[in-house]
Formats: sequence, C-alpha cells, structure tokens
Amino acid sequence: MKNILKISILVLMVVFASCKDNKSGNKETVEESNQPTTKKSQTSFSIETILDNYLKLKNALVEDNSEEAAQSGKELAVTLNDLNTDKIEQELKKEYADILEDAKEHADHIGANADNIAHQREHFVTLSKDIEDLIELFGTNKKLYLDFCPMADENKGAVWISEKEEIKNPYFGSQMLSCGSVKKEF
Ligand SMILES: [Cu+2]
Repeated sequence: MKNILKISILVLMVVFASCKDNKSGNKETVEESNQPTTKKSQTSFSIETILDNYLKLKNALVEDNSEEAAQSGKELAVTLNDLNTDKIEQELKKEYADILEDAKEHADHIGANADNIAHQREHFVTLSKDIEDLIELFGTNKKLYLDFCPMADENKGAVWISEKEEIKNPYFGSQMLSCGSVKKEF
C-alpha cells in the first residue's frame, strides 16, 4: 500500500513537472512569433531584383517622370517573367504565382502608358500591395519603409514601399510631395 502511494506521488510529480515544462515551452513559442520578423520563408529565393525595379519605378513617379516610369514598368515586367521560381518552397508557390500574375499585369499597364501618369499611378496602387505581400512572404535584405497616403486612390488611401525614411509621395509627385506617413519598417 505504501509503495502504491509512493508511486502515485511520483507519477503526480512527473505529470506536474511536464505540465510546467509545457507551459514555459508555449510561452517561448508565443514570444518567438511576436518578434517583428517579416521573413516567413528560409529559402534562398530572393526578390531583390523585383524590389530594385519597383523602387526605380516608384522614384520615377515621385519625379512625375512618366517616360521613366514606363521604362521601369517594362523592366519590372521582364524581371517578373524571367525569375527562376525553382527555389521557392512548395507551400509558397501557389501564393507567389497569384501575386506574380497580378503584379505583372500592373507592371505591363504602367509600361504601356508613358503618356498617362494618372493611369500609371492607378496601377501603382495594387502593384504596391503586391510588392508588400512579396516582402511579407520572402523578406528582404534592404531597409525599407511601408508608407501610406490617405488621399491617394481617390481618397481611399494607398501604400507604397520606399527605401528612404523621408516621405516622397509617388501618387502626387511635386503636387503634394510630402503627403503621407510611415506605416511600418521592413
Ligand atoms: Cu491600365
């Protein structure tokens, strides 16, 4: 009888100890997922060339330069087309393909509208969201900022990604260069 009691206490102690372990384990997991990391994937797939093309396009729109924006839009479309996606993890492929298809369409339209900066800026709204999604999925080596202008896209508000901390608005250019604020840092 004494032995059974001893064993029961021992079992209880073990159960208690493992519960405690679990709790601290869970806590660590929560803390880890709260870290401000944007890199979900550990693949060697890189979106740096896409980002370079996008930032060049963004800067052309900041400067009200429709010709250069069209040129950069074409370059971005080529990059999106030619990128080797073999290195993308299987579970990210579908999501990437959807973003890619959408981004390519907007880059094409921007490339084809060198005479119409208003139309280029319309397409830049969703293109910028696509680029934001890509950064969330694949991360970046660059220091980038997610900016927001509440007046862009007919007062619906729109985001863009910038390499500079200072606000330079690609939706209004010289008309309202400093309108907007930094929403997030990557
Ligand atoms: Cu269009």
